[in-house]
Amino acid sequence: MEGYNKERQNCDSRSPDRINFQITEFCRTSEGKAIMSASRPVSVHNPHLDAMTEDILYHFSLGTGTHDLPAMFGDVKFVCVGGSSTRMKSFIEYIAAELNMQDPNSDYPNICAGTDRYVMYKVGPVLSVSHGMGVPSIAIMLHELIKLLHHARCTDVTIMRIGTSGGIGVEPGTVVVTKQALNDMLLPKFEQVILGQTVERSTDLDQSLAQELLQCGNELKQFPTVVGNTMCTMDFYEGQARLDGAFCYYTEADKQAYLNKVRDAGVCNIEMEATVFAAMCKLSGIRAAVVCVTLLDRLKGDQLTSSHEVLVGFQEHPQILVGHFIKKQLKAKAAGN
Ligand code: R2B
Ligand code: URA
Repeated sequence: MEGYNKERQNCDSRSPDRINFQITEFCRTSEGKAIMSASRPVSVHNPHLDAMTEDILYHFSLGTGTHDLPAMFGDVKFVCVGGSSTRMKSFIEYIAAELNMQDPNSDYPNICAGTDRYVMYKVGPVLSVSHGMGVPSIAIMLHELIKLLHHARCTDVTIMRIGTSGGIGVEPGTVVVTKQALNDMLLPKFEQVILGQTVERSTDLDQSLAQELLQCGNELKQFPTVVGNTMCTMDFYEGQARLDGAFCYYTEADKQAYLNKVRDAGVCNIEMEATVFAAMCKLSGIRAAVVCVTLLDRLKGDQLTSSHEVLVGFQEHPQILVGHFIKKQLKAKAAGN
């Protein structure tokens, strides 16, 4: 914020669920006029949490009674999540080097070392968390991550899923930034059964964040980057119209007809977490994006035939893009913008 002189005001962000925006900063223009700017908390919507003396985040092996979450995580501004634990470790090493925040005396300890469900690493304002494969696995992780960020009183958090996917009509290695997350019926909603009833949730993502990420891809010019719709499925094989699973009761023509319909809905890639990720981040008021590399073009085949080295190289593309974005954001903040 050029020309503005910020004075932080103490604020209580412990119960932000009822108010979505809090006034946390008074800013002064260069002429001395006081203005206020809003900061965005991480919201939970659960009155039962208030009645609990302690909240155990079981799958992280963390808790409010055992860990000082505001001290451990209060400064987090960027959360990157991805399926594989190895990839999320290599991401933290990458971002530490990019931000010049390497610690020669430490090998980035796994904050969730007390469990083998998920891994979590932190460098400065960046948190890297694994989520496993599929909707149930990422949903469990997100419940606990959102509560963690809430308990830690984090504000203005951006969360990005950096993952892999199957492309639709795009060159393998292309990064797809999701415009709209669609379910396997090509609808922009996430459906969950709660108390025996199907509940529908919106899968809208932050469009300005998607455009900023596209801009980063254009600046980098290292790999193709596009904004397009992402279809999220409940399975890698039959759910994604593959012909190479253990079971398949449809023809190649059926498969092609379905994938053509998917392409006609503006879908550029298929993966397995985008809908619930978008829905849960929207409910908690976190700015969110899905940034996935395509490993193959599903209009041309089903099997991942590229070499291990090529696939590992492709998986670095979302990390490079998101790393560039984080660096840009931190630079702008340091410059007062
Ligand atoms: C992409 O890749 C995984 C399946 O191989 C799944 O987690 C996803 O969304
Ligand atoms: N991940 C998926 O979900 N599908 C693919 O085809 C590749 C990666």
